[in-house]
Amino acid sequence: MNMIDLRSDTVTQPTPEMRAAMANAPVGDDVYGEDPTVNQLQADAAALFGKEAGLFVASGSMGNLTSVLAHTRRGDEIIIGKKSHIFLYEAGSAAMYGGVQPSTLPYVRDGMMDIHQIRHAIRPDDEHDPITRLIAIENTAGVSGAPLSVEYTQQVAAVARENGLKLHIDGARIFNAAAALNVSVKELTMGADSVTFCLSKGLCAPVGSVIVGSKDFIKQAHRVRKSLGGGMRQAGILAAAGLIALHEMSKRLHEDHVNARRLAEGLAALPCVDLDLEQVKTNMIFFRLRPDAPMSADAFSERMKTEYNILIMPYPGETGLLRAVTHYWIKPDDVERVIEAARAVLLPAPVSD
Ligand code: TLP
Repeated sequence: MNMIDLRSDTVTQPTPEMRAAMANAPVGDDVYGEDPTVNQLQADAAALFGKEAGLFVASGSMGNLTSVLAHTRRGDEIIIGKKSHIFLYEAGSAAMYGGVQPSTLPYVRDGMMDIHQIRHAIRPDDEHDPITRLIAIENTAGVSGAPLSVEYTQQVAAVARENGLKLHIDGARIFNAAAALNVSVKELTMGADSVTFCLSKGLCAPVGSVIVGSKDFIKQAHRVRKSLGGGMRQAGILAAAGLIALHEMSKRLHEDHVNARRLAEGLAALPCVDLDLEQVKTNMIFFRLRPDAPMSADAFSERMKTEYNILIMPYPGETGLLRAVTHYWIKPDDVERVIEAARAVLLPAPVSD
């Protein structure tokens, strides 16, 4: 029984085409700016997002940290979601390395902070206050997988602009958002001063993310990346897979969304599963087991693993919440197998006499 790994789209293996491209990639010393494959990836990413320049970094976390450090000074404040990846899951790096203080806001809906609350959180020009420098939003939102719309992003960008702030988008899964909304990433990120997107999630590359922004911003980000030890020399080996991720894998994400919906529908039909189908908008499914379910979420996850070789993650920090994420290596047959397994675990066949 092959393993079905739904813990995250970060578990994706590179495709055979990626492995071939990596083996044959022309490379050079990227710290000297001489790696042609890295240079191509950066230029292509910038063009696709309608920004002036790009920078290849090791991970999404590094892209976010590099962007925050490039936008801010020690003692500054950034406005971010209380459940954002930057605030929750990046080891407090903005505070640790940048001395940057988060001002967190709740999500009113689908990973969106309220526009009035954002305005209200901006500090006055007063020596008692830290300086608000940056707003960061996340698309898709990690809490639900929901895409943030062009309109919402424009509204946040306008608030930033009107107040002399910068806007960063943690676009780890921005291509999922673009696919779900049927818009280009360029349109979706217009008005943002920086965007980090990941090549190594649903796009299947083994390593890497790219930051895009203005030439001046990327120049500063380049310096920050060096200071973080992120000058990677012959990184074209990695960027070669990134080019396939960017140009080809980004075009098929709707398949993962279709699979997620089918999986969600199958799970939601089980009597002890609490799953809001309205919330399933891209490749992520969140659900809970009802109090009348025969087991806890942890026990469910464990039995799916040991009895059916299916990995579904109890979501960290949210007791009882389970997350399943579809990706390139999850095919429609796998989805059916997961639904059948969940049914068998949650609804054991009645014992006959
Ligand atoms: N998210 C991971 C875990 O860390 C939770 C996952 O499995 O979803 N931004 C967002 C919105 C993310 O979801 C992640 C990874 C990152 C940034 C960080 O990317 P990496 O793992 O490349 O540092």
